[in-house]
Amino acid sequence: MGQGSGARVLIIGAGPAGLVLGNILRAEGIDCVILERRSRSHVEHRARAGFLAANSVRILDQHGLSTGLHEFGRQHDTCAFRGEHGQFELNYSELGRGEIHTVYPQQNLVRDLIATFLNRGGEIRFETPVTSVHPLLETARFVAGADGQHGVAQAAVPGRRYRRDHQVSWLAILAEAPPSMAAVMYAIHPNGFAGHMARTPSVTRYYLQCAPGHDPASLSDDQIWAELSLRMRIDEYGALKQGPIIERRIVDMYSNVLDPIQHGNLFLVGDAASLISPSAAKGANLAIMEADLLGQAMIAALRGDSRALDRYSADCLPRIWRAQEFSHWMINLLHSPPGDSDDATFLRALQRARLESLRTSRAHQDFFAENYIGI
Ligand code: RFL
Repeated sequence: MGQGSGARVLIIGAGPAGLVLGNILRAEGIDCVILERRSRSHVEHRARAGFLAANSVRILDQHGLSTGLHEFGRQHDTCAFRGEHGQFELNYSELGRGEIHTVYPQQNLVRDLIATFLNRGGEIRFETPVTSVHPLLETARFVAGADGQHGVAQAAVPGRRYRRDHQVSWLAILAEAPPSMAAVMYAIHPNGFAGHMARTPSVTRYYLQCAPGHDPASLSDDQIWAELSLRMRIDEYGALKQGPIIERRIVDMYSNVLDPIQHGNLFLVGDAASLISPSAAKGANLAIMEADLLGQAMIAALRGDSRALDRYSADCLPRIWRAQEFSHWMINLLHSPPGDSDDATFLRALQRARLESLRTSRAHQDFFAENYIGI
């Protein structure tokens, strides 16, 4: 294949996981090449995450990768829950460990990471899809599978695959409109969940729970705004700031964990190692945390101490499961089954009780804040 012959570390994928890893390695002068199937422009414009946890920011700070996010990112510390019994806000800078998010669109972080990696002398081969990892494993000392949820690296790691289909889908929308409120908003309504998350002063992400298999083109912009307004109860809380919908896609909520996430000289990182539903905004944060652990472990191994690399999977998996558990908890908090069956009405009553506990119990709020911001 000749896709990276000679490189000590080959990284498949130029997403947050592969780029953070590549930057950590290049900072130590380690020869590494990133193989990315898409064009540079494609990865620099792919809108996904936006909420970076305090620990992710600390890692990016430590490795000199945070100039852009400190200059252009915004601090975020409050989320609100809105439902039939009113609205309450949780300011998580005053709860749990008192940490906050930095909101910085993932595509901007990816753009910064590419520029720094190239400045550090790294090489990225764009439009270079890897079809099989086996030839790479023979030419490189280490291969990192940072190729996301649909990548090829997973298949080369034997082990157990845990998977759960949460039977919930979101229509994920990006609107060219300023945020309608400062806080992240989780709205719970008999028609289903609706979410609001600021991205930049002029772009806002919204989510609408929809039936699995829903056609994202089946609703007009006006119908989407009407449904968001209904579920966010604008009659009681004020209108949404509307604008053109610039992107819409269906996100199916499912979870995927591989165990182990390493085999021989192949190491999985980010969504390739575990896919997490975006209900708690953890995916990019896990990717950054794992890339940090893997980068440090590879550096130590190249210097003769492979202990951290040997236990990379064992070190990551408890954190992955902790994040999965909280995301699962969030899914149950935000969604309830429709209909009037005994099961559906019972689960909706549980959802109300859980929200009420979150509204009134300081201990519950501390638990929420610690998990919402941390991994
Ligand atoms: P990525 O970002 O998918 O990057 C993988 C890269 O690998 C390339 N690739 C290949 N290259 C070569 N050969 C092949 N065979 C290849 N196969 C794939 C791909 O082109 C791509 O460039 O994975 P990575 O780096 O692990 O990063 C994971 C994050 O992107 C993901 O977890 C987050 O976006 C999840 N997520 C969120 N996470 C957060 O922490 N906070 C959030 O607020 C948040 N919001 C979201 C999200 C994900 C969303 N979607 C679209 C699922 C909101 C949404 C709507």
